[in-house]
Amino acid sequence: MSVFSVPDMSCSHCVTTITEALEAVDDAIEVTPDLEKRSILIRTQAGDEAVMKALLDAGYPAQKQS
Ligand SMILES: [Cu+2]
Repeated sequence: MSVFSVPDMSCSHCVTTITEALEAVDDAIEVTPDLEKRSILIRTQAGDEAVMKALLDAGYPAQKQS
């Protein structure tokens, strides 16, 4: 379980885009977005690098928080 900060995630449309991008990496991924904190809690077998690359490719640079 990891938390990523995604500063550009500003509305529910962003959340949809991000969730779809992450599901393309791992279709069993669990994504819990927190719009207020602009962060996402992610549970996946995929590595952090793959997660961050998918977010960046979708237009949302991300940083791992924990
Ligand atoms: Cu948005």
